[in-house]
Amino acid sequence: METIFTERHQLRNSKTELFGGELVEPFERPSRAEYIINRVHDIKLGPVNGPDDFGLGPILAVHDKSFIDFLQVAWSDWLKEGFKGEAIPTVWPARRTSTRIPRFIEGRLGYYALSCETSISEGTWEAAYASAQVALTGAERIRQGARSVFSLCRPPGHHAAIDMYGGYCFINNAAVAAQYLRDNGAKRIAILDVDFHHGNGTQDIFFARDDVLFASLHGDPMDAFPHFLGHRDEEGSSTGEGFTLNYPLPPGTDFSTWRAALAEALMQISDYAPDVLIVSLGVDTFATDPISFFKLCSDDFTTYGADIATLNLPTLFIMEGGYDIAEIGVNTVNVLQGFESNL
Ligand code: Q9C
Ligand code: ZN
Repeated sequence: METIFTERHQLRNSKTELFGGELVEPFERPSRAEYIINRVHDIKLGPVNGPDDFGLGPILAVHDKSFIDFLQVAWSDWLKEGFKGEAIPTVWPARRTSTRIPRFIEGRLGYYALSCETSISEGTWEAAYASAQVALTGAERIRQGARSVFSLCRPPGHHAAIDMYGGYCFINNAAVAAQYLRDNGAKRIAILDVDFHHGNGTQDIFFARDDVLFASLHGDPMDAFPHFLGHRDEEGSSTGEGFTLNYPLPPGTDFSTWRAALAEALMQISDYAPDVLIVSLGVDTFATDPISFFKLCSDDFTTYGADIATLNLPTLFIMEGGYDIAEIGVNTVNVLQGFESNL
């Protein structure tokens, strides 16, 4: 399997995350990608290549232009105000308030943020842009006939909605890839999101559509981030009804329960008969992940990679979360190896 990767991910290197009332070193840090690429090399998964540049067009096909404009200037506008720390919103359009877009940077941060653990800092936009190009390059390989590709995206993307960033995500890499494939000949795309967290951004982008099926296994939003989306009864709207599938699972969920939910999702995807499968691949389902509550072991990742291969579809893996950094390389590449062993 080919891996698409660029060192430009290192430009996303914020120093602060608001966690438990303290500013801590972010869980989503550059070493994550380095552990993964090292494992890809160690086990000789296949060639590793840099991304091509598809420009802003495919990004603007899923995100609002005003949001993308904001991401590009947020850090410099923040600096112009003379603030000392990284850019963190402090105020939101909450219930019964206006949704007019403010002029001052603090107001704009709040308008476009869905949460505030994700500080914006120098290089954030450049890394997010490069990450989207990594996803697009994977999509293009699939369009050209590859059976599977691993887009080693960082920063991740599945929490980024049409006009919101947060949950460590800025551009929704999986959604950008799906839309690119739709715009280049594919009729139906399925996105399977196995990250521990609900892919609220991906759901938001495709909620009213029947040409992109979204299925997500995740920690029940009653207990887990992003808290305000991902319930079972969210099934899509208008022509999209029935094309969003949520499998919220409780704290302590082990692999046998998780795998049963996966089997259900795989059955639905198989019935949908997509041209391409995109896997939003987060390995924060691991038992010792510091911010999650599922109980998967390293071997389980191999097992479910093989399960996904039973669909026998061209498959684009897009990296999302995973914060037990010492094991992130093994767990991620186990999924890819399990998949390949079952082709
Ligand atoms: N108490 C991804 O995995 N905060 N994003 C969690 C836990 C945000 C995760 C707080 C987690 C975002 C791509
Ligand atoms: Zn996650």
